[in-house]
Amino acid sequence: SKVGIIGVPFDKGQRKAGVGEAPDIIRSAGLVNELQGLGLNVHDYGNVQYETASINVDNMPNLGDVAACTQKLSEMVQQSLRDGRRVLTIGGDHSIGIGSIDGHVKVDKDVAILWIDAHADLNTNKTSESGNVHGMPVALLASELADYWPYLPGMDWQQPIVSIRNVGYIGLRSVDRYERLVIEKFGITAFGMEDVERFGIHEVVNMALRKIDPDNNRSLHVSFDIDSLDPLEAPSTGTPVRGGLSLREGIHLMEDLYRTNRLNALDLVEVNPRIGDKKSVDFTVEAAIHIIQAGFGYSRRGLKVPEGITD
Ligand code: DIR
Ligand code: MN
Ligand code: MN
Ligand code: MN
Repeated sequence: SKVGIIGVPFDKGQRKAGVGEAPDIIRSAGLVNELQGLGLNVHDYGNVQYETASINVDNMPNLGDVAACTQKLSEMVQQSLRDGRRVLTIGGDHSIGIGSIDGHVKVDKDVAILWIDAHADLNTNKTSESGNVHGMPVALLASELADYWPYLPGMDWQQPIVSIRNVGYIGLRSVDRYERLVIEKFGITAFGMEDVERFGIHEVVNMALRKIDPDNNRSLHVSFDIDSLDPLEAPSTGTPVRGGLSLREGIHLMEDLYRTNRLNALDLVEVNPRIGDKKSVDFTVEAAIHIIQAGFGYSRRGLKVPEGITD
């Protein structure tokens, strides 16, 4: 089967330099080789390039960059899916989820999204205390929340076409007041760390899928924020929160989703190679690669011998 890789060296959805360097660092850690080792036909579409425009909207200082970059990313994701390639999008900060999900939905229409994150990324420019767009992508994508936004110049290409009923969170443990209000008001499928403790990751994944993909027929999109993992396992990230998923839980979740045969897009975001010492960075990059591999068919039971080679 075929996979497309898209790098998004974008860091303007938050304030810490470095997260834009992750795509090339994850590539040079051997990503393409690892995926080819799974028997995949891999094409690297390279990094998103965009021209910036300046846009003035309250409490969204870099909206011009976000708008331009995510529009280009959406087009590249559509290209990859139309080429018959499942997409791996490597960020960059989580604002790029706007573009990758928009691209997926423009090709597949019926998409269910798993947002794996310590945070809900559900702020609007009015509720955000940080002004960081990486804390807003889910609210920008959700049709039910369209009325909570002012007109956003530069974003006309992106209609909020995802129903919030098709979004499920796993890993939450740092949710802002207004985000909690929205989750409760709309009954959003949200499994926090206490649910992972209570039910175990296997059951949490199944419960999330039953809610957002009840007929087992949607194209699945995983937007994986590396800060969903515990900082002991993935320290090099901009907004770490203690008490997160173990790498094992992250891998288990990805293995389960791979087995649906409908995991068509994976975002891996918020690795910041300028945070922490070399050991922390290597460790975080390694964790990211384990997550990616599990999402594309690596099995801890070992791989199968290709047909026709045994006997
Ligand atoms: C916070 C932090 N809720 C904000 N969000 C982060 O800035 O809106 N998302 N770090 O990954
Ligand atoms: Mn996030
Ligand atoms: Mn996060
Ligand atoms: Mn399982």
